[in-house]
Amino acid sequence: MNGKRGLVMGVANNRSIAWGIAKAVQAQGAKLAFTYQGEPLRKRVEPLANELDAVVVGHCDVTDPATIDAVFAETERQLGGLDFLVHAIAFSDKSELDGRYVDTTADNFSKTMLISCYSFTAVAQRAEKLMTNGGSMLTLTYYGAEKWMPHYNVMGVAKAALEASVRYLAADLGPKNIRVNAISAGPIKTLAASGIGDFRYILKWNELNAPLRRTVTIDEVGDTGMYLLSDLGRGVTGEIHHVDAGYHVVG
Ligand code: 0WD
Repeated sequence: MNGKRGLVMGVANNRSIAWGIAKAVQAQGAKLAFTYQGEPLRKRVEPLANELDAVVVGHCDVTDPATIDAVFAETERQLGGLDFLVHAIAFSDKSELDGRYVDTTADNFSKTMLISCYSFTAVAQRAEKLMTNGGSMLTLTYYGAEKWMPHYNVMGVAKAALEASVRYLAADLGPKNIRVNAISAGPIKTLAASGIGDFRYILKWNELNAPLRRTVTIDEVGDTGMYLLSDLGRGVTGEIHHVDAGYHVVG
């Protein structure tokens, strides 16, 4: 990854999947820029960025397009362009990550789709302009997009749309040698995951039933991310790559 420049969106703390990916690509020589969402997260993200000699390009709330434009302008100013992008962002009201999907409100449906699905397309639009020598974009999804999972509800619907958008973006951007892929990660205890009902049960269930008889770590997701973001993955686009200890073959 020597000489490659990447923007990482979605680091909340050192348990974030985005952090696992950032560590893996930086270890191979990549230069990184981080965004943060809101002041409280700035204090968490800045020291992490320092650890990886990364720059912090500002606050980005993907529901506010002006903040997306601002962090991309700052990325261009500080890095001069982009070779890869990591999108590790999702949100839904906690009250609807429990109980039944059928009770989803229109308000939370829209919010979940905007933050967890459309935001990838929104950042891809900006990143395309900075990827003048081709590039690689990566987002994070979950098995709840493919199959019903307890409590995942509207997030499963948003992830299904996100996976479809990976395919459409891959087709649109492929002629510019920009690849677009997703990692479908197995359950990992992060801040976002703590909002999902009975998450500990889901972790245990995966541990007992996945072919490898365990769950995965952010470092394992990070290493796969490194492959997809680097030239090792140069023939791969439009792919949903499972990093889930094999759970998807049995679940
Ligand atoms: O089991 C898991 N943890 C899995 C997570 C399994 C499979 C996939 N994923 C996905 C998530 O759905 C998400 O897309 O991985 C991605 C990263 O999630 P994470 O690492 O599990 O969670 P976390 O460390 O909380 O990072 C997600 C971050 C937010 O953190 P909080 O917890 O503060 O919501 O997404 C960001 C924020 O930093 N985020 C936003 N960023 C910009 N604008 C917004 C927003 N509106 N909302 C959330």
